[in-house]
This record gives sequence, C-alpha cells and structure tokens, in this order.
Amino acid sequence: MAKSESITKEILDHYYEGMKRNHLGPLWFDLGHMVTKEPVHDVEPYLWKWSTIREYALKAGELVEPGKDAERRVVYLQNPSLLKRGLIGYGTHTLYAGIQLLLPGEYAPSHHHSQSAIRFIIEGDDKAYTAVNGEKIYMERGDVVLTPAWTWHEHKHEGTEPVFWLDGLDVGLVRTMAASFFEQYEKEFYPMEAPENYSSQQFSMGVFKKLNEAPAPDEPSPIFGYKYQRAHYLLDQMTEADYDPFDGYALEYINPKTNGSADARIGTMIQKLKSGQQTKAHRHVHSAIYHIIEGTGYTIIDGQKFEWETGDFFILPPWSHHEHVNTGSCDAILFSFNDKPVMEKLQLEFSESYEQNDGHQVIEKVFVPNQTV
Ligand code: 1HN
Repeated sequence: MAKSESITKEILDHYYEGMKRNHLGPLWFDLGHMVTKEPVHDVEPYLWKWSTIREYALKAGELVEPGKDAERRVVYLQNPSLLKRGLIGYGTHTLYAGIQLLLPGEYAPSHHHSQSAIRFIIEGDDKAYTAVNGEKIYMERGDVVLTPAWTWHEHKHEGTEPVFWLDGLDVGLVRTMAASFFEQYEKEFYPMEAPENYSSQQFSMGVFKKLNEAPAPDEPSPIFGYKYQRAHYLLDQMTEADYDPFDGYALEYINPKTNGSADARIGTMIQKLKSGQQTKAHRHVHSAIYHIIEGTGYTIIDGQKFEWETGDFFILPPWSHHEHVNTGSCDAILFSFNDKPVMEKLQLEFSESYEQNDGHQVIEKVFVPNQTV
C-alpha cells in the first residue's frame, strides 16, 4: 500500500493509529464496506405456524385486556436474526407484523402515530370495526383495512366471536429514519364523523372525478377498507394473459387518486396460484411479510424450503431469490405487505430474475420452525 520505499511500517502504523484516535478513517480501505456491489443485510427468512401464533394470541385473551392492561392486545412476530442485533418487533429491517385479538365487547382506544399501518382480517364476520378518522370500517375475513400514518384509529367489537387480524406497520423504517411519534386521543373514542364504511362504499359503484379536480399524486387513499369478496372476484377473473411468471395471478391494492400503492409507504398484494402451479424465482430490493390466506405449498428462499399451510406467516428478506409452489389440490391465496413504495420513491427498487436452471432454485435445506412451547 505504501507509495515509496521510504514509507516504513512504523510511519504507517503511527498514521493509522492517530487517525483512529481522532475518529477519522481511510476510505481507501473501507469503501467496499460502505458501498457494496449488491444489497447486504442481516434479515434472515423465517416462518411461523398459525396454530402456534393463534394459541399465544388466544391465551393473551385470558391474560390482558385492551384499553386497560394494554394499548393493543397483540402478539408480534419477532425475526430471530434481527433480535440478535437488539431490534425488537422487527419482521424485516423495515416491517413489523403482529396478530391482534379483540374479544366480544372489547375495544382499543383511539390513538395516532407516524407509522403507517395496514390490517388483514384473519378471523372475523363483520361485527368488529376499526374506526379511521371517525369512519367505522367493519372487518370481515380477508378484508384489508388501512390506517395511514397520522390517522386516528380505534377498534371495537360488537359481535360474539373472537376477531383476529394482522397488523402490518413500517416500524423499522420509521425507527431508522428517527421519525417515530405517537399520541393518544384526548378521549377513548374519536368522534364518529362519517357514515359507516363510507370510503369503500363511495367507490364500490364506480370511480369518478369532478371536472376541475386535478391529479393528486400525494393524496392518501380515500378508501380505508378493501373487501375480500372484491379481491377474490378479480383474482378469479384473471386469465392466462394476466399470469405473472414470478407472482402468479397477483393484484396490488391501490389508491384510486394516484393509481399507486393504497398506503403511501406500505405496499399490499394478494396473489393466487392454481393447484400445481410453481412460479419462477426472482429477487428484488424490497422486503415483504407473507400470510397464507388459504392453501398448502412452499416457498424456496435462497435455496431453503419453507413449507406453509393456511394461516402461516413467513419473512421474505430483501434481495433474496424466491419462488412459490402450490402443492395442494385447491387454489393457494397469499397476502403480503412490503416496503416497495418506499424503495420506489427513493429510486432504490431493482429486481432481477434467476437465470440458472430454467429459473428454479435447487432445494438445499428445509426450514423447521422452532416449536419449543
Ligand atoms: C398500533 O397502533 C396498532 O392501532 C397495532 O391496532 C399494532 C404496533 C406498533 C405500533 C402501533 C393498532 C401496533 C400499533
């Protein structure tokens, strides 16, 4: 590394030690650590069985009460690879997933925060609602409910059966940006300001705009509730021409004002694979958390096989080759949420297909979840 013979090891050692003491560094050694050829990360894939999550969430129903012992009664998914770095509540480096349980008659009080949140209803029959800025959105199995950043939201159960849903938030992203704010509403409930399910009903009979209405690229979605019935119908209408080699029959939830992602920062997708279908492998910068709405199959992530069935959750880390296989006799339907909108806005999104072996990975390892109870 020395420029000339006269520069001795002693001179260099003295120089580098002095640099260190003064909290300076030589870029000629360290550029490769800072600017890597490809994304480098500590996010490992993981899979949780629904039977385990459900058992722990139900038990929480006996142990803690929302609005009293807990702001929310939620069992969250902790990625073990990120806990090693002290990152509590991280599913991926940007995304959090938790399972919330609300029992008949219960409520969770109104609050807001700078994190965006999406919800996917796992068990529910339209008798519990999330109120978003004073609008009640009733929640049925398979529905997606948005509570975009800073919207006031609360939950209440008016029915007779337990309701479980997935909460997906951009906890890691907001933490990295040092931008977390949280505030409780001054009362337990925010005033009801809009008719029930108003935002979704307003758009269910067609989407219109006033003549003088300008495009609104930064406006949040006017829809807070996306019904499963509609998503399922649209998936069933898709033809061979709509089949995506990497994602099968896939739909993204959108904001009709912008045509972009329904939530500005958290992307949401539903996809279907028919019996026996197998997608081709690719990888992208954005990370995702998957939930199996129904079906049986597996996903290969960087050569590791993750076997799944209805209700399971798995982590798709950034920049990891992945392909999905439906091994069941019925359709497999997968919901996922991701950080793609952020990557796209920051011009960091990039993807590439797996070129070897006709686009399919070789299975080198089979994942076994840690089931110590
Ligand atoms: C939150 O506000 C909810 O409103 C659920 O139901 C989970 C996890 C982290 C931060 C805020 C909710 C949350 C959360």
